[in-house]
Amino acid sequence: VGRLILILGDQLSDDLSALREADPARDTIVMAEVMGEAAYVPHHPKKIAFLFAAMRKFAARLEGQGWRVLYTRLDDPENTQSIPGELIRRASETGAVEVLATEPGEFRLIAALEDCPIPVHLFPDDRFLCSHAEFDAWAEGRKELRMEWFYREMRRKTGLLMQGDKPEGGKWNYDHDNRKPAPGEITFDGPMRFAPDETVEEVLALVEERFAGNFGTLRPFWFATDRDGAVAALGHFIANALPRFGDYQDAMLDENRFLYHSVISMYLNAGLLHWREICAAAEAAYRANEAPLNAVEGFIRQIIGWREYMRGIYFHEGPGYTSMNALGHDRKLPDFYWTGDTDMRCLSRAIEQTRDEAYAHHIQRLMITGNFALLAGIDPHQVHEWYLAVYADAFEWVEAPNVIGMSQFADGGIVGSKPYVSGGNYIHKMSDYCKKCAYEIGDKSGDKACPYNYLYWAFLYRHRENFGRNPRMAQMYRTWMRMSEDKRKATLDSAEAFLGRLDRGARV
Ligand code: FAD
Ligand code: DLZ
Repeated sequence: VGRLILILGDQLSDDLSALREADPARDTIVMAEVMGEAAYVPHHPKKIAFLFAAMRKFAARLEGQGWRVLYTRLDDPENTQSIPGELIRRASETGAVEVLATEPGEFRLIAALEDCPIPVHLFPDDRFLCSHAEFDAWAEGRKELRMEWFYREMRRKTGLLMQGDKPEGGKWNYDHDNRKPAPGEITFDGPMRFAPDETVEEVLALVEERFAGNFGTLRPFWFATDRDGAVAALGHFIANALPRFGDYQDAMLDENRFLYHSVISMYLNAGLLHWREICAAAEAAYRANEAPLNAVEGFIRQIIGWREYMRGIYFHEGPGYTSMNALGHDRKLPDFYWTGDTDMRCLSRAIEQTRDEAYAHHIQRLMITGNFALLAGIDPHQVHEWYLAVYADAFEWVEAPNVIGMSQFADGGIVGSKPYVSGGNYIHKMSDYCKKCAYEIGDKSGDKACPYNYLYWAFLYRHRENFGRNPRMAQMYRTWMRMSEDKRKATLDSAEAFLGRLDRGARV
């Protein structure tokens, strides 16, 4: 009897473990567009359209390779609208009694497959460099799970940018060179854009009809939706932006949404690209003297370091991770996260571009939207659900450790040794947002002052029991204590007044 081979929307890779186990002569591939996946958070329409179009094209590609594929479209009348439901339906159609699948990237879906009345055999998702067992072994007995140590292991394991057992250039990490503020002129004209073809147009019409109420602009839709397009987008980045990726990695510009970022995370996370080919292309550019070491090391670190580390943390910490709230934050996510309607220029611009592109680069996610949510004491679970919904690259295995851990410190320090918080000065230094802002970056308190300025100190004050003894934060607390009592009071009063306005739903 043949078996069903389940392929999910973020498993669009030829070399998928479940496919390797399958036999095209007797097995049937099942792929399904279902509301169960399309609506567990209100995903950005561009994200849904990207995944549906890429799924349809991947199904056609598999058929072309001789596989039998049963593909369910969202509006098929028979669609049960859940992954287990589709497996049961397809099993009764084909007579299959078991399912082979590659482990999903979310505990919710793993549990749903484990509860499915048909036995589902899960195979490891070996499209990643580090297996769960390897990460657990690395984590075992360590007091702190710091990314930098993990990353060095991955460098040794892959041999990327290595000279024997020594790191290329003598240092493991060139981040020190990668903190330049935004340059006046950006020479990269952004990610490669793809005109919608017939498949994409069909999906756009469907998404327009079914997800019209979701946050996010569907058109113009410019993502690649197949492997060839994703490979071309990668090549475009390597040739045109990688050389400056490092220098301006942390920069932000009011009028430029992408700077020198690769904008490949959605392709990589959906399975259209593989970490190995991306890192090999970056390393080759370095070896050919086409990109400097600080750029290439920084880029490779994001992929074999941060990305693999985040996945390791998610699976190491288990399903309870997304409910963590170490700082006890409980404020409602402000409505402006869904509208961009705020006088804080940096926030309105980061949210506007998120709405338009389903994309914001790392430092916007961390130091604008994430920093604000943390300073304002927003419920981390609501923050988590927002990030999971609005970015085209967001899947829980990577989004949750970035949000709950790195950005909101809700895991109490598993990912970071201190919270990523800053006042407005950091944003001012790294961007040009403040020039167009209704608030005054130079003012520390009062109605006109940049809210990041006083919220920052109010956050530190509120959590002095938590962080007062953290040696990495001692300097900040010393600075606070050196301020006059009047100044401290004015700062805390401004924060209280601002948060009061936020709670009342007033425009801020
Ligand atoms: P580049 O800046 O060009 O970096 C290259 C690649 O490195 C990325 O494509 C990505 O695959 C990888 N990478 C870089 N940083 C990280 C990181 N911290 N974790 C994992 N991979 C990383 N990334 C996601 O893929 N999905 C998410 O849902 C996601 N949510 C985030 C939420 C917050 C609060 C923060 C601070 C970061 C989040 N990131 C997430 C990480 C990072 O912001 C994105 O990977 C990056 O912005 C994607 O854009 P890019 O492809 O242009 O990346
Ligand atoms: C994100 C997503 C969406 C929007 N829709 C589907 C879908 O209809 N069918 C599907 O197989 N996968 C979809 N996905 C991706 C899954 O949610 C993803 O596989 C899990 O969250 C695990 O990472």
